[in-house]
Amino acid sequence: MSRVFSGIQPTGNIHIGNYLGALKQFVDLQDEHDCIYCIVDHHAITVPKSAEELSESIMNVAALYLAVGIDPKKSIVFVQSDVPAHAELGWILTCSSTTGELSRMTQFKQKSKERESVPTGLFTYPALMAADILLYDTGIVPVGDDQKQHIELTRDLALRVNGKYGEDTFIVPEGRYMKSGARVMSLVDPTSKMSKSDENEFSRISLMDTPAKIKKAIMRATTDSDGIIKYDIENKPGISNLLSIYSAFTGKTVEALEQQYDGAGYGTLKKDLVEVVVESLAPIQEKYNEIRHSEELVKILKDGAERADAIAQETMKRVKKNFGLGIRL
Ligand code: ATP
Ligand code: LTN
Repeated sequence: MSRVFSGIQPTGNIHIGNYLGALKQFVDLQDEHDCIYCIVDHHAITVPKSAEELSESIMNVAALYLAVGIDPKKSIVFVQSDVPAHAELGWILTCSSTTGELSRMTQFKQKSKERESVPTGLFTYPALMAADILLYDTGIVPVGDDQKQHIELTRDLALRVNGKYGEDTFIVPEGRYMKSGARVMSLVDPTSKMSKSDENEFSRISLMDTPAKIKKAIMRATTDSDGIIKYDIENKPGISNLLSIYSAFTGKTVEALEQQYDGAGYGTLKKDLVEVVVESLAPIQEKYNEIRHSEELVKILKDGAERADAIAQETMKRVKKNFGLGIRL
């Protein structure tokens, strides 16, 4: 049985892109696989933020993991910085990566473009992400489309290390992407992805948004003006995005939706989508409010960290031995 590992950064409010692209897969995989889900707080400090903001976000993401249906009896849920081996293996893999390949990462290019001085962690971050994955002998990594390049790099690093230090060092993982929902676009600019860090809050729908906010964001979502409900990413990115969000939430195919709304007009489609999203998020919000400030949540994370740490330490013994690190007679 392949092990599953994935992580989400505690960098703000989780939105429906994170949910449809990543979290939904996390839940689906836990019946058939041995799953480990991490709140990757080391990744969150690649761009500076306050201590209060970070600790708040960590617990918010943890509560959302459980609220969407991750079951701590089936899966391990923990916070990255509670397992020191992530930083340790991160360094080892930083040394196995090259500045050339890290410079080619699109996410790095985008994120560094916006800043005057670029934190080094933003550059080396994909090596830490590779460490997160390889530490648990992971076979499957459920993520959104935007992480494809990082997954490829993880595979390259695993193969490179195995070739040099022994084939038993790492399992070479594979990415897993949703057919619909893998790339949810911004509601304001449907040619760029929905993102936690977008300044405009109407560009996204967060999982904890009120019905009023959801309504406002969807009703004012950018579309073209020809009034035809048809999936066409190139020419009609706004309507295509709304159709794929609708499809991902309901399981109806985009073709079925095109037929259902043939001649109906954008207003009708948008109004129905508001209802679909509000109804889908209501049970998640209810569960979230129940557990967000509970002792149980802290207990689950502590227990998860212990279990993750035990697996990670086994991997580190093998990695250190293969690399010749540490004391040996
Ligand atoms: P930021 O925008 O601040 O970089 P983010 O919204 O991309 O953050 P991450 O924590 O980087 O959030 O991503 C968590 C998971 O959600 C990843 O698997 C990522 O691929 C997925 N994801 C993020 N945005 C989208 C999106 N718009 N559509 C589908 N999946 C997404
Ligand atoms: N880079 C990812 C978050 C992440 C991750 C991971 C995902 C960090 N470590 C390990 C899967 C597996 C992102 O979404 N920005």
